[in-house]
Amino acid sequence: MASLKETLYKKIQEERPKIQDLLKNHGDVVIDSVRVAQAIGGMRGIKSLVTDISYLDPNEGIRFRGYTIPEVFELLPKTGYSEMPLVEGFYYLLLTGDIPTQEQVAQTAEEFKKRKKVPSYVFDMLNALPIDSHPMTMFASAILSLQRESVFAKQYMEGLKKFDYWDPTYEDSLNLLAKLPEIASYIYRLKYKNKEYIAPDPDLDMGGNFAHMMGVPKPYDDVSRLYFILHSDHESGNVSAHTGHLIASALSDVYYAISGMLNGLAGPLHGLANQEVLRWIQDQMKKYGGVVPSKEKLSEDVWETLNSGQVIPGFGHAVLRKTDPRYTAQRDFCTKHIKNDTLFEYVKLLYEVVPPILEKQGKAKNPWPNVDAQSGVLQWNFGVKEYDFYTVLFGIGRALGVTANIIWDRALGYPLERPKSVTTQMLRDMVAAK
Ligand code: CMX
Repeated sequence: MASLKETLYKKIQEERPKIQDLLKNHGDVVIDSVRVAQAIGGMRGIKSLVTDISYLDPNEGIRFRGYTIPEVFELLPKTGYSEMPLVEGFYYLLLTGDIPTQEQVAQTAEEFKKRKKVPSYVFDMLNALPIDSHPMTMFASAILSLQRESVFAKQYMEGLKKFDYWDPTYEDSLNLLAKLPEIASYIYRLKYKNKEYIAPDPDLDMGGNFAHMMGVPKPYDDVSRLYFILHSDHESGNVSAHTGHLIASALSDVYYAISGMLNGLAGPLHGLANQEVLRWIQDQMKKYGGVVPSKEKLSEDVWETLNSGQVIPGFGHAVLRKTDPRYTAQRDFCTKHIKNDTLFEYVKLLYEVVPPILEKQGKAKNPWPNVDAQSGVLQWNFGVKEYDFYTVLFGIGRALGVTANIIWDRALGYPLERPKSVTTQMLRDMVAAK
């Protein structure tokens, strides 16, 4: 049976001439034109990134390699011991576009297991940081400290042909991904569990081992698999994916790129929103003595937050124009496993209350919940209550998608990213000339 790397290389050889043909024979075809509002407004909607790993349709939500979220969970082989498919099998799908067989999942899981040992200097570095450092600072620093392990950086210095860049990038990606669960769980137990660490179990898959090292009982292994898969990729323009792509386009290695993308994910308008959702809900719940308020009272709270100039975390999206299917997938899991929980009831009520209010306010282009509106509840209910840790979990997932993209960027020879800026006077001149 061909290994993941051999299968990937076959795909790369098939795809390279297609990109060359597009560039050489159709490079002048205009696909979009940029408006002043897009240039000033964060490049919204400008079609200037290419990826086959995932595509975000505004009205349907994300497709990974062409598959919707329900299709991914339906089609990926199950293990017999978990409700959710293995993250390693999902990574096979992201890299190759193929749904793996049971054997291919097992083979990929073995690849991850071989690479998971974290060097001790990473733990020393984490121990040296102030204990009140944000877990995302710790996570990004730990990954950056591993940069000296980069196979790509070493081979590049020795002289590497452009079309071979993908190979050491693949090695770096798997080496790093395999270590993320132990690094993240170490940070968790360092910060919140009196430094009582739990050694990894060599027999467990990525999600199972993560739950084990976190010290959180079942079904947290499935929560982790679900969470990592759902947060893996959201096409290439979001802050974390774009940052990873941008850094890697300078041929910085995967360690630099993933550490950097985590810093973007740590912003409250992006990944940190999951911690903000829970903070916001719990502040409100305190006010009501831990019970779910009436719809009317909750509406007043939502208006109060909006009128004070803050956003309602977990709602809205730069691209999506419907309820995020990642929200729905987590909610379905919660519905199945959680009974009579105040926090979950609160989140369900928010789904009824917030969208009509945002519509009435008329600012947000998308009034519906995004992934972050539900992810905190999932973590809280299944045992992880320290919500400033939640973005780290998002980061483990996002690293899957960003590394898959970087491997393919290198395989297809994508160049340094370098958009052009103009001055505001130039903009005014262009507008006057029209
Ligand atoms: N609550 C209040 N106002 C909101 C809003 C929300 N949830 N979502 C958007 N708006 C406002 C924007 O702040 C903006 O106001 P101004 O014109 O005063 O600046 C206006 O509506 C238009 O924004 P938009 O075009 O609809 O949305 P953007 O593409 O600018 O921003 C996002 C998208 C996600 C940052 C925004 O919806 C938001 O701040 N949501 C809350 C934070 C959040 O949940 N982030 C997580 C997103 C998912 C992820 O990446 O992890």
